[in-house]
Amino acid sequence: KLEKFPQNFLWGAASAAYQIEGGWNSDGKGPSIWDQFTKIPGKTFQGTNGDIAVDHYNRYKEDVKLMADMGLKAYRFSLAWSRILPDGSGEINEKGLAFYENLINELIKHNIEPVLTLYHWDIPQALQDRYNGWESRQVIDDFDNYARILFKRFKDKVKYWVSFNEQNVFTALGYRWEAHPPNLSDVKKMFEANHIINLANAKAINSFHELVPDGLIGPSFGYGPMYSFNCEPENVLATLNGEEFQNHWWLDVYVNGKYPKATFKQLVKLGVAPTVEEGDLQLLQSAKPDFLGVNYYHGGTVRANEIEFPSGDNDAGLEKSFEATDPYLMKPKEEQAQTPEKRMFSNVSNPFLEKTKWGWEIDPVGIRIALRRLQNRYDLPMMITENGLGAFDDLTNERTIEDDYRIEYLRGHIIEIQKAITDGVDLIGYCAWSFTDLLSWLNGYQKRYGFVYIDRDEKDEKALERIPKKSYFWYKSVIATNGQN
Ligand code: BGP
Repeated sequence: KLEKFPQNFLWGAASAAYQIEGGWNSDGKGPSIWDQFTKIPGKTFQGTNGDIAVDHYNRYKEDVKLMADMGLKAYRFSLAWSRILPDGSGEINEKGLAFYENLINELIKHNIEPVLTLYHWDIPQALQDRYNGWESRQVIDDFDNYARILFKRFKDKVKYWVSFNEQNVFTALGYRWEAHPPNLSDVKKMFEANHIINLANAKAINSFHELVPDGLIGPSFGYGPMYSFNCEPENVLATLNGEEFQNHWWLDVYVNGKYPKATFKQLVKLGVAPTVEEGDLQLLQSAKPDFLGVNYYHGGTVRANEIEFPSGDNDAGLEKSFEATDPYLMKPKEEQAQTPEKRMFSNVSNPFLEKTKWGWEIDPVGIRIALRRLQNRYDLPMMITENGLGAFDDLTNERTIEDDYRIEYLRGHIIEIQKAITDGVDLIGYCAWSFTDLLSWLNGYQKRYGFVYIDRDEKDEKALERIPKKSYFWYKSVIATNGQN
């Protein structure tokens, strides 16, 4: 029998500043690296950007009203650093800060718990120009300064704080795959920047514990559990490597202030390990998060790599349907050997799972596996800070959206988190991605996640009209019944 969700479970929804706000240069906001990056031709789907996004900057009251009508208990959103400090440091832009203060007040007025993310990928362009952003240790103090401004200002209003959103994703896509700003393909720089972000995270967490002793802070990590392709021991070993390289590389540092050994050694061999200076590990170890934010979309399936196991034996059961998903498998062997994970594991598709139109595996059981593994290894309270389905939604002639597929997806995952709670996992909330439709970083506005549809086809007074989808009413009843669906 399934246990009930805890009484004060935070049923929420999430968003991020660049994806919803718009007002990219309103009221003194400075540009972020995303304002610049999306203007580079060919970088985003049909050149879409967040200049206007869904105009949440001007319509936040209307959006909060929709949340309140839904009965939402928590709303996770991020702050744009360059709205508050247009130059990255220095003078505070009071108008920018006032926007967030008003938003927070509006949420509190409607009994919605704000969950505030400090960094969701949009460092001020000024800091990128000044010292290459996350590549320089100067950013550690600048981030701490930005965080302290917010801690002091909102400490009596906001209890739940997220430090960094998906550090694994924005470092990989930004420094290695030229898919996010700063648009680089440099593995060494990726690991260096990543280490500096770890230090910035630790310093800010320490500031938080000093300034907001009653609050809770943690990172939101994009976690995907790794599955072994089959029970061949070499593949199982590769899965251990994959789990370490893709997940524990960050999580072990957040929680225990240590890099996992096998991965670190591989990076040293390849000359791409981060420079760990004296005092770094002490700082990392001094700052323990109060909870882990978990963004869950899908996991990954892994088999042994051909570099470490050139016999090819591990391919024995590999059928054609297990199409390789990793661009590096197409590259010559010597080049593959230069990438750390290719010495450790290979990614393959999972034949048991269906995929979304964008190729993301749909795996509700994976969320339970994720929570169980994280609970065992890190033993912290957790909050699902993102989970959702990207889909094309059709507006009917009656101006409704019958998104039963989204309901099915979310219901499947909510049942599994209830099982995880029954297993003993300490879960404090679930924030679906996303509340309204919003900008998908690289996939434009056509890939929709929201409970609330945003009409982008109409002009004038109907432009960007908000229309609750069928899933909005379904989630409303989930919240009202504390998880029955
Ligand atoms: C996460 C991000 C979100 C959101 C989501 C969906 O990685 O934290 O900001 O964008 O993924 O991704 P996408 O928009 O690429 O479908």
